Amino acid sequence: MAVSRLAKYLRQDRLPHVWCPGCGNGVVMKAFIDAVDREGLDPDRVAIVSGIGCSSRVTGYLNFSTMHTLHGRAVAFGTGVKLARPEFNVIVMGGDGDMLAIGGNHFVHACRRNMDMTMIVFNNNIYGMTGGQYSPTTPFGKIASTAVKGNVEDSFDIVQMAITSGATFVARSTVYHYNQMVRVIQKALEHKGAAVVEILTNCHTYFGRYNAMPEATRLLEFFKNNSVTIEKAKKMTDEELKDKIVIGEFISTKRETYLDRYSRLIKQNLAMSHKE
Ligand SMILES: Cc1ncc(C[n+]2csc(CCOP(=O)(O)OP(=O)(O)O)c2C)c(N)n1
Ligand code: SF4
Repeated sequence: MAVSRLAKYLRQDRLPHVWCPGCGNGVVMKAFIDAVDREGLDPDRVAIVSGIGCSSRVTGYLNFSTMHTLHGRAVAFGTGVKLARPEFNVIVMGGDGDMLAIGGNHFVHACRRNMDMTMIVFNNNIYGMTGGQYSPTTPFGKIASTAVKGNVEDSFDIVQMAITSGATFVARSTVYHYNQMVRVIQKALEHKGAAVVEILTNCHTYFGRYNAMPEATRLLEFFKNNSVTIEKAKKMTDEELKDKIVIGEFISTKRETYLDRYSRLIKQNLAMSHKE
């Protein structure tokens, strides 16, 4: 049997994976290795950090330098890795719960600092691993195991949150839009500064089953039928955009990173101490 060119990026001894058949996590993982391959990154200079959750299990399967850390603390660990080893391309991956609920504080501050790393949020609108509790991205009115009559809260818009917090590259995709997903991950990997990629992915086992879309394909159809590109969205009214998923690259700007400023400070201090 022909072994895929991309197989080297996976820890074969860890397979099969733990995800439910059809879970979008595997699609995002494949898109990521496709992006790394197309960018020609040196795997020995790629560090991937995750927290805890179904999506956070990616670090077990990806054959790079990886850290599977604590729930909600992946961004903090990733920050540490980047400061200690600036030559590494640091990627933080995790679920909407991990990155925006318990880890929300770390997320906004990494964006504010323009920490030079890529943050990939696997947004399945729910806590998958622990049984389908609602998360900060569960849409208003949707069912979760802790919102059996429908969620009464409004959800975070991850893209707007990242932009407002100071991230300098922000994009959104879905597991249905595979090629676009690979492209935006590539751009995030190339970007110097805080890069956020939100990917809408299917947890049909919980979110889908509770909300009348119990098969993986139903959620993929949902992503297909309800996504609009930024260009198209610009020509639509607020009413037309209601409940739509706007996909594409929202922002790509340049700003000094935390590391730029920190290393300048170190150099200045060293120069001063030599003079003394
Ligand atoms: C400090 C702490 N609190 C709570 C948990 C339980 N816990 C594990 S994963 C998880 C949520 C997972 O949801 P998400 O991050 O969205 O990832 P998904 O499983 O949906 O991919 C929770 C609450 C934990 N492991 N540690
Ligand atoms: S519970 Fe949901 S997120 Fe977790 S592996 Fe199954 S489908 Fe994926």
